[in-house]
Amino acid sequence: MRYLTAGESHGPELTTIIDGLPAGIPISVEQINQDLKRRQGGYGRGGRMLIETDTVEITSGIRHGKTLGSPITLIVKNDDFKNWETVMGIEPVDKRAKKMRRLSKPRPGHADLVGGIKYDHDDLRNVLERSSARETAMRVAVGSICKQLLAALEIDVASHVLEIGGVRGNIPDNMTVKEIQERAEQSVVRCVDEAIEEEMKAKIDQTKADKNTIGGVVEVVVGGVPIGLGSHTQWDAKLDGKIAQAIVSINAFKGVEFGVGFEAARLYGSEVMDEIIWSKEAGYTRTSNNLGGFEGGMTNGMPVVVRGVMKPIPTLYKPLQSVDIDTKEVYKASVERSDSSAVPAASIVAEAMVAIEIAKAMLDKFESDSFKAMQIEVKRYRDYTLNY
Ligand code: EPS
Repeated sequence: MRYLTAGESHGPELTTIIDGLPAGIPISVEQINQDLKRRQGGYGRGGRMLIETDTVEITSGIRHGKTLGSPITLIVKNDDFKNWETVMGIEPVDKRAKKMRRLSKPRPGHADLVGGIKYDHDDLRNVLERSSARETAMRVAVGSICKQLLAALEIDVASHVLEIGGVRGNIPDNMTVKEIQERAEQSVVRCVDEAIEEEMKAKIDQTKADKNTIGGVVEVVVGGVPIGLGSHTQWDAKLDGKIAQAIVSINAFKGVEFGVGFEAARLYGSEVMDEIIWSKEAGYTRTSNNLGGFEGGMTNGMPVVVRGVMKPIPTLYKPLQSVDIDTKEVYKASVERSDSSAVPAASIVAEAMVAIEIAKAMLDKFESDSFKAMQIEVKRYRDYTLNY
C-alpha cells in the first residue's frame, strides 16, 4: 500500500490517493469524519479550527461501504480558501496582487528560509503553504482507513498525551489499549491521568497569555499485533525503523522512542530485557514490555508502544529575530495565526501514522487481493504462532 498527499494550507483542498488496499474492507465514512474531528480538537488550538469543519469526500475506490481494490481518492476542502482565492489563485496575477500576504521575513524553526533558498522562491508563502501542519488532516484520513482495516483483523490502536510543556502524566501499567483510548477521548488534552489534566490546561493558558508556544510527548499503543511484522534480515525492513520515520515526519516532531526508550541508556540489561514465558492459551509472551513490542525490528506480540516528541510550534505571537530576505535587515519574524499547543491534535496524527505503518506491514506479510482471503490468512498465522 502506498499513498501521497497533496494540497496547500489555504488552497482549495487537500487530496490523497491510496493505492494497494485489497477489495472488501468495510469502510465507514462517518468514522473517517470522526477521526478528522478528533484531530481538529484539543486544548490550545488557534483560530483556524473555528473556520474549518473537516469532512472527507471520496471520489473513487469505495462502493457500497467496501473498498474495490482500486485507488481510493480522498478530498478534504479548505473552508478558509474563500478568504484566500486571490492569494492562492492558480492563474498569474498582477504585481499588486502578488504582494498580498507575501512573506519575506522567515520564521525561525519553520521551513520558510531553507525552503525559499532551496526552491528559489521570491515569496516564502510558497513554502509555508505546504509545510503547514494542515496537511496532517490527510494523514489522519488515511490512518482512519488503516485503523478500520486493522480493527477487522483484531488490532486496536490508541493514542494519548503523556507530557505538555514539562507537565507529565502517569499511565497505569495495566491499562488496556481500549481503556487508554476511552480515557484519552474524555480529556481535552487527551491525557489519561486525570490528576494532571488541569495542570496541563493551566500550562497551555499561561503559555498563550505569554504569547508563546509549547511542545510535548505523545504515545501510541497498538494491541493485538501478530508476532513477526517487519524483518531482521535487512536494515530497511525493520518495522520499528519505518515507524520511527513515520513519527519524525510529523510536522514539528523531533524524536521517537519505543518502550522504555531513552531511559534504556541508564538501566542494566537485566532491567531492560523482557523475560520470555509460555502458556497454552497465550503462547509465547513476555513478563514486561520494556522494548515496546519490538525485538530485531520485528513485532514480538506484545503491544507496540511508541512515543514522539513534538517541539513547540515555531510561529510565535511574540516573534523572534529574523532577517528580511528583501533588505537583509534584522526584523522580527512575521506573525502568522497559530496554535499555542497542538500536542493533543498531534497525538491523533501520531496514531494515524503508526496505524498506517502497521497496516502496511500487515499487507506486506499477508498480501492478498481480497480482504476475506487476508482475514483467513491472518487467522491461520495466529493459530500457527500460538502452536509454535
Ligand atoms: C499552521 C498554522 C495554522 C494552523 C494550521 C497549521 O493555520 P493558519 O495559518 O491557517 O492559521 O491552524 O493547522 C491547520 C490548519 C490544521 O488543519 O491543523 C502551520 O503553520 O503549520
